[in-house]
Amino acid sequence: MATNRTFTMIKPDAVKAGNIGNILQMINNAGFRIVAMKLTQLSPATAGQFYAVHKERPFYGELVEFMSSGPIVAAILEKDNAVADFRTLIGATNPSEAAEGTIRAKYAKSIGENAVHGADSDENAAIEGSFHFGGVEMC
Ligand code: FUP
Repeated sequence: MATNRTFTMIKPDAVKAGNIGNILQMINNAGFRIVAMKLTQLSPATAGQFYAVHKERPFYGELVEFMSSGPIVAAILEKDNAVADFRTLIGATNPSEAAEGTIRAKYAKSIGENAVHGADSDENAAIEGSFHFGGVEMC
């Protein structure tokens, strides 16, 4: 059964471009409740740990460098069917394939600098959420 929480990051490209507010508004308008949220910057080591699942992929080095290149907003979001509904809201990984009106179609620059992260399963949402937040940081 789908749990009701997902994990997201507004990535360095979108933070630098001044799109935190626009993206949070889209998240809010889509009916997600913010359970936890912070502005933070990943070190290369923590970005590498977060994306360890992609370690063998050719883009891993660039991904780690990009994700540690500036501040991000990390958040846990709540809504019925949160993981799947959030993936729909953000659109395809490659913005040129992202459906019109999705966050990535509007704000992503490229497949690498793609504005937002969304957990891809309930299990990963829980792992990623607890990677960034302790229990006392959640409302
Ligand atoms: P997604 O779940 O949509 O974020 O996409 P993936 O888990 O497949 O990829 C994770 C991140 O790796 C993407 F957000 C961006 C980066 N990536 C690339 O830089 N190049 C690729 O070809 C695929 C992914």
